[in-house]
Amino acid sequence: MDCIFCKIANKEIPSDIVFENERVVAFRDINPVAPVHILVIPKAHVASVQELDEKHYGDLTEIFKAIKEIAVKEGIDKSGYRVITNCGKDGGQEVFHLHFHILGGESIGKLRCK
Ligand code: DGP
Repeated sequence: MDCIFCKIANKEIPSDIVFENERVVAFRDINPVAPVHILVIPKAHVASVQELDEKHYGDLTEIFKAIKEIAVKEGIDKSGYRVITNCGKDGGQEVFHLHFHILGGESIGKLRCK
């Protein structure tokens, strides 16, 4: 499958991986918009939130456990952070492999950006 995040998960292309287990991998965004900008993905390909069904629910649990652990490792668990997933065209999704952005290390500001 010609998916850039599958290739990152399979180590076919390099990335700065900060967390990995059997189901989840997390790596620094190539184009960071905050001092901490990490993407958390399931290793199993699914395009977006809109494609999720019951077989993915275990991965979602692992993703949110990973997010908590990464926040501690990155030292942003106390200061706070934002978790975002973009879905589809109007959501601004560019890579169609489900991913959760962790943004932190400074105040992230208002929710909606134009
Ligand atoms: P979006 O689909 O809009 O939620 O964001 C996709 C993000 O993925 C964007 O912030 C840039 C990042 N990205 C795209 N290609 C790569 C890559 O090859 N490596 C890394 N580390 N990040 C990437």
